[in-house]
Amino acid sequence: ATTVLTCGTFDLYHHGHVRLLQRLSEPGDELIVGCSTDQFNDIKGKRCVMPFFQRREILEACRCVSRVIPEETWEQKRSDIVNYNLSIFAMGDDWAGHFDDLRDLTRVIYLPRTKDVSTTELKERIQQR
Ligand code: C2G
Repeated sequence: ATTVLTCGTFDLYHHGHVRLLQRLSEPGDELIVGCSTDQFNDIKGKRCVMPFFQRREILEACRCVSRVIPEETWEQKRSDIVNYNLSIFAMGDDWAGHFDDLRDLTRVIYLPRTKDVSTTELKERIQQR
C-alpha cells in the first residue's frame, strides 16, 4: 500500500483542504496528515482561529485520513518519512519546490490548489458580514 504524508494547519477546514486530501487518498492507500501544532504555527507566523486539538479532531473525522500526527517543526518531515516508511510527501503547489530536498528519501509531489477558497478569505468574509 502507498503511504502518503501531507502537512498543514487546516484552520477553518474548507473544501480546498478536502479536495487536496481526497486526491491524496486513493482507495487502499494510507494518508497521514501532519497537523501543525499551535506552537509550530507561532514559528510559521500563522494565527489560527481553531486550536490544535479542534483542527486535529476535524481531520481525524475525515474518511480519507488514516491518521493525524502533530507537526511541531519544519525538520521532522525527514524522520516522519523514515519512521512511517512513506511512499510520497505531498503538498499544494503554493509550496512547489520548497520540499524538493526530501527527494533523496521519498517521492515529492505538489498538487494544484483549489481556486477561490482559503482560510484568510473565509475570515475576511466573516468580518464583512
Ligand atoms: N490548500 C489547497 N487549496 C486551498 C487551500 C489550501 O490545496 N484552496 C492546501 C495547501 O496547499 C496545503 C494544505 O491545503 O497543502 C493545507 O493548507 P494550510 O493549512 O494553509 O497549510 P500551511 O499553513 O501552508 O502549512 O510544513 C508544511 C506547512 O505546515 C504547511
